[in-house]
Amino acid sequence: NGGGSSAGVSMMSKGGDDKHGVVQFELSPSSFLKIQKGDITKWFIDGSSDAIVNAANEKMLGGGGVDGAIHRAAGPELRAACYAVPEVRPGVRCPTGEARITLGFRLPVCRVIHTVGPIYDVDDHPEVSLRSAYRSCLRLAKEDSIQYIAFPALSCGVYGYPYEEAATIAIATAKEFKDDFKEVHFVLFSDDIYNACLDHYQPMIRGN
Ligand code: AR6
Repeated sequence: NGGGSSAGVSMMSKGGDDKHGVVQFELSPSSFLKIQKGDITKWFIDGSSDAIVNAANEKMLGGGGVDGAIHRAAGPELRAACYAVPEVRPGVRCPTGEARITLGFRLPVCRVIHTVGPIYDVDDHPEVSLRSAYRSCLRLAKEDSIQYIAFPALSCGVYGYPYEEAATIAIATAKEFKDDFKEVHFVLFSDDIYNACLDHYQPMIRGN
């Protein structure tokens, strides 16, 4: 299924100010994984069946990093929608490894899927929690008939997850859902992570 040396790896130039190409991998005949550098708040495909993932915290009321950028771009309606998500215990709307969905408001995508990755040095089993965060997002997106989904590098900022390790989990989980989405994107903010990700992804996907 797209494995072997003809795994459908190709570079496409992307418009706008992004000088980095989108590198795409065929996961199945009707499903692609795409890696690109960029700002996830600008990402969209069609505005009606697309979603971006937010690397949130358990309170789900915004924060720094990509969470702050998504809340700024989506406008105050997003915070209100997050506030309305019921608490499962005091101060916790989304436990680590789970996900919640809202509208996208002023973002170009129709949905935001909020998830909470592990704090690497605190979590007893960060790999279990990170896999669960990716899976929860993909499961929720599938239930909501999302066809295109974009992830930032969950937990790889202030939560301190080493990117090479995180990439293994991200790719393996995307592959589990290869029949459920037209495109799964990884939108990475820094050259370091983008480059590490490509180095890491290519042999893994080819070795499918
Ligand atoms: N587009 C894509 N990626 C981005 C963007 C962007 N606009 N901005 C930052 N990144 P982090 P975490 C990258 O720290 O580690 C927040 O305060 C960033 O370079 O945002 O899961 C939350 O409220 C990094 O590679 O998320 C939580 O408290 C990646 O996104 C906590 O941080 C994730 O970094 C979550 O920490």
